[in-house]
Amino acid sequence: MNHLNSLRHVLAASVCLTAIGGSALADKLPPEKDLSGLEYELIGRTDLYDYRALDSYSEAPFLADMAAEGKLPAVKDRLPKEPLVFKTGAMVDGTGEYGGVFRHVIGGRPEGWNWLAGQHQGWGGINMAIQECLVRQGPRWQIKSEDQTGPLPNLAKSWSWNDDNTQLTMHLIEGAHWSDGDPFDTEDIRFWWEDNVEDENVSSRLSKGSLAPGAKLEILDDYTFRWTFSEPQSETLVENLAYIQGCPGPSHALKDKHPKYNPDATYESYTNAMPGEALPVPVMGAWVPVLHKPDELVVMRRNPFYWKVDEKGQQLPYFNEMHFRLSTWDDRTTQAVAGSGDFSNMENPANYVAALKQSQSPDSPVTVRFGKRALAWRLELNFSDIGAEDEVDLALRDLFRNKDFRIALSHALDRDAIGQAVARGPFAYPYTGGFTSGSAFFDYDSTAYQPFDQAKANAMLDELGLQDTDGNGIRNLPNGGDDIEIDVIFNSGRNETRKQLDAVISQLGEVGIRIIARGLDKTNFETARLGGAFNGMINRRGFPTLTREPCNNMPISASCPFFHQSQDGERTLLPFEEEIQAAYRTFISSNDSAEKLQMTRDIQRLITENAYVIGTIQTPAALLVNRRIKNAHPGTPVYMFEWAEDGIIRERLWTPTAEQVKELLPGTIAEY
Ligand code: BQZ
Repeated sequence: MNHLNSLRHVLAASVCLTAIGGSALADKLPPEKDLSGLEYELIGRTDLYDYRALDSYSEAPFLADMAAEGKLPAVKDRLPKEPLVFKTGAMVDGTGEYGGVFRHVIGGRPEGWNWLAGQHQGWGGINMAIQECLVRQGPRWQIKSEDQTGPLPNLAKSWSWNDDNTQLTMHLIEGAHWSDGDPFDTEDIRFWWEDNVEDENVSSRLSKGSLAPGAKLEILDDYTFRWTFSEPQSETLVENLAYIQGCPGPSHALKDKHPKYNPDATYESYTNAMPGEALPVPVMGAWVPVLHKPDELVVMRRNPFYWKVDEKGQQLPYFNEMHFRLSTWDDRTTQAVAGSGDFSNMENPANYVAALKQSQSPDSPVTVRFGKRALAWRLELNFSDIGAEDEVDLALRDLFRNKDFRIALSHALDRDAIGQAVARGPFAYPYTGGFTSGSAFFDYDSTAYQPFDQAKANAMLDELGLQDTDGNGIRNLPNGGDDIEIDVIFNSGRNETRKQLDAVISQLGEVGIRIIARGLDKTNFETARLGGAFNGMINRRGFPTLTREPCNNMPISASCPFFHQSQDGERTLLPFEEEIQAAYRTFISSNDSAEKLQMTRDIQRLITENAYVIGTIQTPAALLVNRRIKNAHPGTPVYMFEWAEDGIIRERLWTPTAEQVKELLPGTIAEY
């Protein structure tokens, strides 16, 4: 039984007598053809790694030379009292050899290095290479269901709850350091929480108020801190402290840039306190960015203070250098298939057939293994009045808050045609929002579907009084208003999104709704998305668990979801949104597995039967890793609890000396 089915099995079994028979939902998704070829053994939580002191440690040879020359402290003094120790039994190719380069290709570009203020570094694994978070989700894909008791430890090596689950006490790894040698301790936690998460002037990835109602932080000592909540919570809440929400930053490098500590600083100057070219920056990650050629390349060198080892005591990572070639997302797959890149989440279905063909040749540098459907695209209509420029925009937003309008648009979509427009073949499956079919929380019976039915769409739009009063083929807003024209923004770097939008424009045009495509570069797209300044948006958004970037999908705080943000602190949630919010809060706080499962099903039903977002298609993805890379587990999914860049555990990857790619900056480390 592969993992996802067994996880569903456990979740479903825990429903016991509260199982809901059948479903009141009108239409159901068509049967799905599963393309997943991932098979692997599952292991226990503690089979991956633990924390303990070893008798002796070793390090990359050039670091040993630097330590011998007094340029670095001895490796045992650079490691924590009890480092994180990766277990050999979970390494498919065993402990590794030092040296060489791991070559990423990405389509994003570093906004800057201040991730505390919400800046990303270009996605595609570059964020996760430098950021380490309190807990970790990615490797959970390999954990057997009975051990799926919550996130894995990381910077927080352990935590505990008080009797009524209103207090969470966490213990940091002791004696770890930032890559510049500064101690990692609870001052970094305080600064992250008080001066970033809780400061609503900072666009923190964990938005204010989203962890849990009334969350208050106390620092107990250098390595211990405690949250107190106004209502009981559960272990699920801890998942919100994994990547991308729960990643502390270097307080020693940022405090004096923050307006609270520097009267000359602004929130804008604080956000941009670590601009793209200002390297190196202190990180807890395995590699330190030392060189950034804009639009071309980021080079990272191993972190001499990295706090993880293998069971031989070898300080990790094994690779001395990591590259991020700044290209396009499609080129990431092209270069992986060609062998000039080492990694790709093949996620543009238009590439699937060609990549499959090329990977069949015996000398192909990669194998292609599809996982379950984890990638999903959807049209988001802005329920908020934020960014509305005139009365027409306000009238459109009003229309978007009308369920019948959204359902009519959903019936107007021919999702099979959209899927074939993106890639011919069996890859696409209809998507109407909520969990993707590859998620452990997907429940077929809780998923409403609006099948392609133009007549029904037209009848519903007529019923709403949206007639084409001026005979130009485009319906008009009520009372002889303007043409219904919805400008839809999308990330112009995503070809598969553009292709879907073209099909959506054509199909909605058939029922008299005009869509205007507005392609934005990644930065402007993100700015518009985060600021809610759009009428419509089409975007890829996986939804594997309720706690992975919940702000993308649910009204869990004033700034979430991005398509229904509060305006000047005000917002009127629609009744179903209030039900989603309540179900999410219960899911997070409940320790009753049957109740939690029911909450996931209620949320799936509420999102899909209300067309909260107008889903188009969902597809599987395939992880491509160069064959010369060792310890790349063949069962790693592209996206389950987290993206594969986290799930594959890059700090454990290595290449035999004879196959290593030449380093650009051999024998060097970041110089602060
Ligand atoms: C994977 C991922 C690792 C973000 C990003 C990008 C951003 C979104 C999303 C994916 C990229 C790759 O996804 O497409 O395969 O490598 O980086 O972080 O789409 O635009 O905002 O949520 O993860």
